[in-house]
Amino acid sequence: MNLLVTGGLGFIGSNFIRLWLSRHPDCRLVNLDNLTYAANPDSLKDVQSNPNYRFVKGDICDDKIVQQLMPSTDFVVHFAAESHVDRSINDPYLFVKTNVLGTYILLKSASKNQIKRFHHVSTDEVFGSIGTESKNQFSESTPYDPSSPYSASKAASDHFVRSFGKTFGLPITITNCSNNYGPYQHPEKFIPRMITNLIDGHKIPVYGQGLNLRDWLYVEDHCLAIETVLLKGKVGETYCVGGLKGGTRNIDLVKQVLSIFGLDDSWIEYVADRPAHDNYSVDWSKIKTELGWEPKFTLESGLKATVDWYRSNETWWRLAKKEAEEFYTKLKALSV
Ligand code: NAD
Ligand code: TDX
Repeated sequence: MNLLVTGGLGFIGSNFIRLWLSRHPDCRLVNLDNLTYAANPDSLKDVQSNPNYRFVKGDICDDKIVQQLMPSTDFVVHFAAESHVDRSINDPYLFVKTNVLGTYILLKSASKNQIKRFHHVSTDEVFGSIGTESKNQFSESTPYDPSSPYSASKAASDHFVRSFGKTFGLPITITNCSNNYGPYQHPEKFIPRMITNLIDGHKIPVYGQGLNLRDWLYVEDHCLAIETVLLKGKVGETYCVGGLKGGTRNIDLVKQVLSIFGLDDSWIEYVADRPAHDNYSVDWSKIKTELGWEPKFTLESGLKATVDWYRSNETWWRLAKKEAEEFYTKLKALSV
């Protein structure tokens, strides 16, 4: 089987490629990534010499390069996206281009070449907000109600993917997953930002009062969910994916990270809230009942593994950390 993975030098894509190549030594895999600020070639240093792996530097919006790669593809696993909500609030244009137009260009070529499966990696953010009660959860039947330019662009891409399934018979599947964390995540995102701040002796910036809910899933569990859907999922279906704990308030997560470092609440700094700040929690009973997937990592075990990884891999994150904090400083200046 030949896979075309898009965005494989980002956080989840790089974890997926490592996992897939180790579990499917009979498959060939091409990684198409145009190396935005979010990519890090070092994330896949260990697989570069694998004869079944090939990296192609290119943009999913580039019709020509996509047309070159698609004829030898059986499965597309589509991760490539602009993925950071705060950046989408600052400048939505790239989110429309990459997440909507880029997905369309892949779909058009996949359809023309009659590939066997187009798997779209999407997010729970398309559903909007569950309110403040963690007992409310998103499921596959929740209506779309995106709040940020990021989630609106992902919602649009989901609709295009489904429309290509219905109109052109493209064999599609979609996963809508909750917040991931783990090794190789860009330090602009909350968990690595917290960990790298503490390593540097800086406080943790908490938006608003820290009361928003997120449903955390260790990245390896997400990659295994995608593998499960590729191998056992029903064409045309959507599967919601989430963590063992359901919604966790940001402030409770912060306290858990602080306790791993042996630090107290004086390391918290409350800062201005994000506009349209949602709450998320996911009901993943469909993928469990129908395909047998469930998470292996608890939040406790996943957080410990993640802190250990960032402590041992400073050279991987140091430059990205500098750039991320420059972005946040610029954002703060714009908001005053
Ligand atoms: P990321 O930002 O870490 O990585 C994105 C990757 O895509 C980068 O390597 C980047 O260079 C590449 N890319 C961006 N634009 C491209 C383009 N035009 N052409 C080719 N490559 C391009 O993202 P991530 O956190 O790994 O997320 C991957 C996917 O999973 C996204 O589609 C995201 O919406 C979805 N998702 C993420 C999470 C999460 O918590 N991170 C949760 C659910 C779903
Ligand atoms: O410094 C911070 N302080 C803070 O309180 C940052 C960066 C975030 N937060 C809060 C905002 C959110 O409630 O933490 C929570 C998590 O924020 P992010 O890491 O920015 O993730 P989120 O906006 O929830 O989106 C993530 O999960 C869903 C990914 O970035 C998306 O790509 C994915 O679709």
